[in-house]
Amino acid sequence: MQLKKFFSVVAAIGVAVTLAQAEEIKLSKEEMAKANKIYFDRCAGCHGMLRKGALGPWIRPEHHKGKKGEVPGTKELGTKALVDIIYNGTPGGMPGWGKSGELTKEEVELMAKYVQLPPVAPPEKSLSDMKKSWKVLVPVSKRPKKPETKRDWQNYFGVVLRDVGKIAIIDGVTKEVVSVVPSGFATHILRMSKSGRYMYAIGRDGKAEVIDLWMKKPQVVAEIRVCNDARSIDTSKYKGYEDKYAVVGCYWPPSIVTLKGDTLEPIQIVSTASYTYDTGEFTREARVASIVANHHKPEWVINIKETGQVWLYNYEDPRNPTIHMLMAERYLHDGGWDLSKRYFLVAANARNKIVAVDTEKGKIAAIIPTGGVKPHPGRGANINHPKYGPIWCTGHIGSNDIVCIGTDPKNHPKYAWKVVADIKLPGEGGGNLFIKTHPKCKYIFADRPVNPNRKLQTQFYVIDKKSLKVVKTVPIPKEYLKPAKTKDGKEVKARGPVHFEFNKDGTEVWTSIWGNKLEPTPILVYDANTLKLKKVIKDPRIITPTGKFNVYNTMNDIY
Ligand code: DHE
Repeated sequence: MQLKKFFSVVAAIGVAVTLAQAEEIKLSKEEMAKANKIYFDRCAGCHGMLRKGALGPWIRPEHHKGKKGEVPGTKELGTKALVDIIYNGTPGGMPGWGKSGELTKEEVELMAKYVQLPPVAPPEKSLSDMKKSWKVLVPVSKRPKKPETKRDWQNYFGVVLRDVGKIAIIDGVTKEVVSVVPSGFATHILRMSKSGRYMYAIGRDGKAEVIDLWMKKPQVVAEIRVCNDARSIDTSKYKGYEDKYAVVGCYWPPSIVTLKGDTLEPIQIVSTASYTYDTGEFTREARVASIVANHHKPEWVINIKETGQVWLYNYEDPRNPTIHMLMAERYLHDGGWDLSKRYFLVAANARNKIVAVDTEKGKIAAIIPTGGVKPHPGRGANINHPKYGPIWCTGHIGSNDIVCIGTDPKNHPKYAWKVVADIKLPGEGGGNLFIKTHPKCKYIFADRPVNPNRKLQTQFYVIDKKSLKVVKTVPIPKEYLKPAKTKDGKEVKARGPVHFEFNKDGTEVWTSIWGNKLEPTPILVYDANTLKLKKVIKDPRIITPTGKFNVYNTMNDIY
């Protein structure tokens, strides 16, 4: 949450920020254990394991004077104000945990008290700790030798069912739900092995699963909890290493964990705690953000958020990895390949910049200010533009800009690493999370699920790849946005559409309604050219569908 907004919320609820109000907080052993679990599962992702803030603000008991200004300590805010914030959320993006029914009133109160106590030491995890949770559910010898299904399994979609910790596998041709498998808590993303046979999932609780798509009914064949908090996973994609290794990037303990690709047996753990690239300050909580597998070298591009370093991690000898560190910018978050797959473009969201990594030369090619606020590319969208040549585009959470950057220094040097277009989404309030395209589609699609305006939040935006203009806004039919009811009878609205994915041949684009745990919400399939709603996938098991990953497009990094 932006500090300004945070303060306005605090002011709006009439909190006198004074230490004199400080109440004595005491929690029993059981309450502490419960609050710790809720905190490390739900809150640490935005506020940090040590509660020093990241995407969300600082929430430690003491007052904080940081570079961005002053933040009141939680002790100064007091229980009443904290209950209000935790229950109702804030306009800056903090979810209303009570309002949505995710936490009970008692749990909200417990958390309001807990955050006024000093932070507890977050849990550590060793290789042998990890091994305790490691399970090979179907041994490699018992797995199919060839696909058991007649379906086009490379056109399956893996859909994250975020709040129920499950993954739906949907046939991209028939739109049937082929399988729903369990995964970690608040599953985050899916990635595919080079062959596409294996689908990997990572939960926010650091639990990784591998699903075998060759099975008639795909199922989890191995799982392991490698850390307590994670967001990224990928696999080895270089020739000779296809499907051989998987890698998990952890938020806590901040580390990189290499696993065997088919069984998830842990091989190596490397801490990412290090020094900030610019001021050289030691940062224990140096979290691993995006990871991408290089198709041209046996390495992963691993982005370390707080230190602003990009690590080119060579996995040829995974017990003895070599790491080439590049000093980039802060806070590195999400990103994707350019059209040639030589450059990886990653958001440095605290500095409103994009870092272009030249993976062929092992150098930073450029660091480009976007002109927008909080770039959030997802994986971005590539265009081969008639004037600018290959360009890559990103949206922003904090402003209305979809910005495109030239990525071809060889043939289009005039435009390389420059913003060539700034496409404005209509209205106010930013709130874009994902954009997506396919080489065969003439449009880029953009969502806006965190825009505070209901109308803007519940439509999506279609950008013409040639004119680089928004040519259409598509409202979601009201029948798919009906509110759900909490136990105490309150109505909770589903957010609008979130995230897009294309089918294998690029003729359809899928989006999903970001609902809440109370009720299922649909996946909407649009014709990618006529923009007609072709199919609505509804299923009682499809609850909180967020990220959608087509097997073929994900294994080949098509976007
Ligand atoms: Fe994500 C990608 C981190 C919240 C859906 N998200 C990423 C990546 C990171 C990240 C580091 C890049 C992974 C990679 O490519 O290897 N996400 C975080 C957070 O820290 C954050 C802000 C807060 C949190 O508590 O987790 C967060 N993310 C969300 C959501 O709330 C989203 C919208 C819904 C959900 O299911 O969790 C969400 N994030 C996604 C998706 C991608 C992603 C769908 C992959 C995009 C793609 O097209 O590949």
